[in-house]
Amino acid sequence: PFLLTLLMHPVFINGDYWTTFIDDTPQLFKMVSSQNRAQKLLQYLADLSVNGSSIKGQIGVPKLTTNPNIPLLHNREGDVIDVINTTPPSGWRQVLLEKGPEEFAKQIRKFDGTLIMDTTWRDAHQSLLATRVRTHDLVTIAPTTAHALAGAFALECWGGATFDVAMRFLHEDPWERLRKLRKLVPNIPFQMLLRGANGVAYSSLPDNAIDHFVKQAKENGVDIFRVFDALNDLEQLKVGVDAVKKAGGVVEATICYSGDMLQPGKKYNLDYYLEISEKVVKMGTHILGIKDMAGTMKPAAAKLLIGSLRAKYPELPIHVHSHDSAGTAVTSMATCALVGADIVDVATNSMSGMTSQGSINALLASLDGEINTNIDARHVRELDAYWAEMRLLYSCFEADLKGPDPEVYEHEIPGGQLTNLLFQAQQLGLGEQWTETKRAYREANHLLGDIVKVTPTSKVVGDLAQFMVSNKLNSDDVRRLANSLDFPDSVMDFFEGLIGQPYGGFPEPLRSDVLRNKRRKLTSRPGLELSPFDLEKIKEDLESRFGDINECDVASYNMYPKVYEDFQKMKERFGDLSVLPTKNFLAPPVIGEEIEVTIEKGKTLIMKLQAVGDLNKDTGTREVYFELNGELRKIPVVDKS
Ligand code: 3PY
Ligand code: ZN
Repeated sequence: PFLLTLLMHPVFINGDYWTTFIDDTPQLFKMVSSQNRAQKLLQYLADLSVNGSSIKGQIGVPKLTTNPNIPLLHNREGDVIDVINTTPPSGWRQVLLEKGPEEFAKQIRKFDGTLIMDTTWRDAHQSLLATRVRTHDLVTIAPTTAHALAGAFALECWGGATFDVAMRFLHEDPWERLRKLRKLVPNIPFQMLLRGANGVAYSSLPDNAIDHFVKQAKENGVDIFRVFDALNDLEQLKVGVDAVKKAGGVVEATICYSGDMLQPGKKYNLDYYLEISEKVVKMGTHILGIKDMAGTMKPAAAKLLIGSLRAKYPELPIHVHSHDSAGTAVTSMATCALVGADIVDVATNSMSGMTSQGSINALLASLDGEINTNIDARHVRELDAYWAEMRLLYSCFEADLKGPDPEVYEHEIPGGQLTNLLFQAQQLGLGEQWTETKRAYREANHLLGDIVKVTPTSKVVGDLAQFMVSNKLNSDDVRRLANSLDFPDSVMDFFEGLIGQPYGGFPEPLRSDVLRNKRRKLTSRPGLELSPFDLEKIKEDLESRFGDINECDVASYNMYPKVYEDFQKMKERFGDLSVLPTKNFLAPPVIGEEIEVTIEKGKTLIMKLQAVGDLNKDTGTREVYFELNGELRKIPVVDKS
């Protein structure tokens, strides 16, 4: 039909076309592009109809077969708030934009009460749903969130695993997510999780790549950067902190809390935290972060640690993060608030608990009457109705943890990894596999010298644990056979020093036995050995391969070259998949079902599956028949079964 329209155009009929034809008649070319996009989406749906979903980690199809409803927010008089057409109440972002990071931090500290950061858009779904929540579903609830959480310190919405997973498994652009959400939430600061010198990757990048990445993140919408290093290696941490300072963002330099500091003889005790906090504060930070990634900070430890830090740094805002793996997150966060923390992390009720953060309404109730949180508990409850449905939509990524795991004080597995390892153990179908994995994880941690465990060091411990389980090795075996075993790459990287220097040094003679003469022994941060990236050249190369490229693409490529290339290939094949509703992204279309997609303002596609044809034995393909805005389309698909 496009060719026909083109040929019927008066300019063509008169033989009167000239080189500015494209500029003068953009509607035709817009049409070809939207037809192209429609064709690509049909290709995706056709492929899904024949071969099912290929999203890694997906078991079955969503429990929810409709799109989730957007709940209504009510004001005090009981009237519905028009969240789309009313500007959301001004929030902490306005303070930041008007006053800058220094003054913003001062005002946060001055606030009479404790603010909350909502992690639903990042850590909660990273911890519960394998980071699979899509931009589509965040964008849908963003206007309501801007109203309901207007008083929050921040929304954590980016970084950590979201970056990698967006491109690798959801086939969408994390930068586009950030920009879309930013537009819809002008009033609440956005926070991202930055893995120090690793950026959002699993190992160090050259410093100029970190600077470049952070600059783009700031320009595209991130306000506050929680920067941590997985070994609390301050040299590694400083790379991220300096990058945020250069970009003009709010620095939240963060110390990872490891194990249960209340136990006698613990390596990471109060003295350790107080000493390291001095160095972090000296480095220069607007906010001091404490990150309890495994949820092992008991309320008494919270009281001791946060109380001590409060007394030591009366001027500095303190922000505490935790997970509910042991079931104590709400109590611990409430304790932090009571002893003077300025900000604590929580997640919306339906996305809280277990390996996620504590529930927002449970925290508000715990503090009610004592501490002002700047949040309307009713609005938050109303907002949560969306996530209750959303959780069903993503049910195919649930690890299905049934209750708290008090063993976390022993194995110390971080929240996100706990669900991941449980999921993997379930896949193997062995009941005892899970108990074995947890035991081996604990042993592996001790073998490695009792290290701080969070991405990427948690992967090192997890890989070693799985290596021990699958090769039936205990700690003594590993020590005895170390110079002849073929260790996982991550373990080799750790011992080489590619992930940084652990507190107290590497365990010897294990390090030498593992490395043998295969690897070096770094004694300083790995970034010092890396040559800067030639960013101009990378951009040119990407342009020549993929066409329209911007600085964000360069940053994506720098973090994950292969993942970025695959993402571009997927885009070439299927177009922008982020426009598809999630149930249609994950589940094959049902015959006769109307799938409505808006690909741009005023351009809506209605796609309806008509039939899936028989297998053509010669070509191995099937024809899939769709109706696209009333016209019949036939899409050939290779049947992979
Ligand atoms: C990440 O690095 O992705 C984390 O969530 C660490 O807690
Ligand atoms: Zn976390």
